[in-house]
Amino acid sequence: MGNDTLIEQAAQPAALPPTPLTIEGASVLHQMLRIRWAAWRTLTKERQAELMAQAAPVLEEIEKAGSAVFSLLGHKGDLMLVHFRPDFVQLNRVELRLATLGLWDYLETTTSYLSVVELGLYDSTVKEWSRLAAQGVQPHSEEWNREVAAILSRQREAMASRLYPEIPDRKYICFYPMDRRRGEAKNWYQVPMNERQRLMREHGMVGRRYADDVKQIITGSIGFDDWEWGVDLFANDALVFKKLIYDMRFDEVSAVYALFGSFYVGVRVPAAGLGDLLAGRLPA
Ligand code: FEC
Repeated sequence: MGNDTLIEQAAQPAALPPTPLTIEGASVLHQMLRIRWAAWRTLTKERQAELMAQAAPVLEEIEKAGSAVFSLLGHKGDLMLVHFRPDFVQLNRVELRLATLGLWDYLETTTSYLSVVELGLYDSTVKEWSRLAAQGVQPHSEEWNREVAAILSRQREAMASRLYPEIPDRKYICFYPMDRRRGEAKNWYQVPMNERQRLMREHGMVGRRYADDVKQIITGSIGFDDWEWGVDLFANDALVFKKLIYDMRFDEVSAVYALFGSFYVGVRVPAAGLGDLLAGRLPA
């Protein structure tokens, strides 16, 4: 390669990075559990009460620290425990704490899902990167990295309550993992940034129509679990899940690029009500 070509290349602005800015918050673990009914039934009432008495304070303590219990409908499990914690170490502590309970011998994990609360910042990404490009700041240069760190820090501060949310106090949960398509003909990861921004904006507009009825928490799981995102929806009317998700199927970003894993729908149960569930009653 001649010197002229090298000089020409150095003068070209580097392509803007394709990855949108995101900010991350709480670490989240979903545990889907099956009750080993046959084994549980062989225990005497006294032994069952003993195991519940040992588990109850631990369950109530973890509930206060950001966990919730849901009674699942269908064959995919009987219970879903959802834990929101500041980091993976604390999530792992909860997991280990639960595993040491005698009650755990009667619960079997059918699957689990690990992710972190993620807020995607397409609008800020497009706006801030055009500003930086207009100022001649080269992507990934020291100045670029400093500016990006400052943008992220401002956003984290502004969105702190959404990054570390409480588990919404609604009657029902609907959780499922999903991917954006990476097919030969349709590949989300090759769509230009501005187009993805447009599609995500449309997605947000559809979602906003349901903002009063559904609380949504998006968690990112690239590098952590088998799908790219986890979607948690919380509502007092379970029918709203069907209506929202049906509406979104026609939204271009879902119609063309969304792939879904298994859906888990559950009813919120206070941790203190687990004894009722194990006695075959949904607590009031
Ligand atoms: O590329 C990405 O960043 C993808 C992350 C992502 C996925 C996703 C999937 C679903 N959402 C659903 C419901 C809502 C509701 C609102 C809403 C808004 C947003 C916004 C972003 C966003 N969603 Fe999303 N969603 C993802 C990301 N979504 C970014 C914009 C505002 C915000 O940050 O909240 C409206 C919330 C409100 O205004 O109160 C409701 C549902 C799905 C899964 C079904 C589907 O995609 O078809 C439902 C992945």
